Amino acid sequence: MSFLENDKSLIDSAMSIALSAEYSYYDKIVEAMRYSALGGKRLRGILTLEFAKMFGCEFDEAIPYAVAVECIQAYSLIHDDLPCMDDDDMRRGKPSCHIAFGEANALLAGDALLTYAFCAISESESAKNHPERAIKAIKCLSGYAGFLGMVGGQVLDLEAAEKEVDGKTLELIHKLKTVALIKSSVLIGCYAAGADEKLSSFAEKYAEEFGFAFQIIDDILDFDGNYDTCELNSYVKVHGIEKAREDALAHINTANTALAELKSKGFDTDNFKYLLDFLIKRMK
Ligand code: GRG
Repeated sequence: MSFLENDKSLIDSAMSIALSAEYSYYDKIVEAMRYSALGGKRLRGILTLEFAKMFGCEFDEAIPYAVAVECIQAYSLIHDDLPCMDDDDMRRGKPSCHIAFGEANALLAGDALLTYAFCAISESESAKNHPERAIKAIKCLSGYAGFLGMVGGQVLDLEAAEKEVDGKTLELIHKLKTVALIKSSVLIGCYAAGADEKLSSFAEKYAEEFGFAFQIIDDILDFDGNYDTCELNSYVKVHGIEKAREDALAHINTANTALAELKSKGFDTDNFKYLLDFLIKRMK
């Protein structure tokens, strides 16, 4: 089994155990949470686990951190799909949460996943053994997920969907909307392991570049060859398909440079290189 499959299956089972209904009166909301949260590639959770592992943390201790980040990912997708946001009927190959459970339940399922994320970390063994690590992770995740991060990015993104945007504005949107959560996924993996600031800063650089490449490639995958119907806030619309490909590869190269720093300090960075190659393969 590849590390991707192994990590994904660990995250999937931990999420399934964490999101279970003990009391019948809220069965419905747990069903909606499970419907949306048990799926996806788990890239962010995998980044958390792998950075934690590289810096010496056992998977058992790191899992709640990965669960937290995947709960936030699931919440953001549920809310993003709502009619008042992107208004998408399909997500992860099936009807979106609000189509399957109604708008009110989808809103609440998203809220419940967001709040549970912080519960997952604060009630973990790691929080008992190393409270300072858990607090650092909660601070990081709540900051990057909130108004200075993902939520702020969503506000700008909604505005950008209505009018033409320049490259600088689009970069800021990506930084907040997409890169922020990917960066916090990596950083909380480092914090779970108690990695020092210098090492975490190389990981952070990798995450930033990975995040930009990820979003540009997502926009490339959404492009159907027609600029007229392409969304105004798409990287391909703003820069053209050729530059989008070039810039994605440039971010991947810079991410590889950050990995080289870690490798030179004796760390095994093969899995992180593999994840960058995975992004390149997605683009083709
Ligand atoms: C706070 C309402 C609210 C939204 C937050 C991040 C975000 C803003 C919305 C998510 C919508 C979106 C398409 C964001 C761009 C990042 C992105 C491409 C997410 C999809 O990530 P994948 O492909 O999804 O990793 P899976 O399903 O594999 O987890």
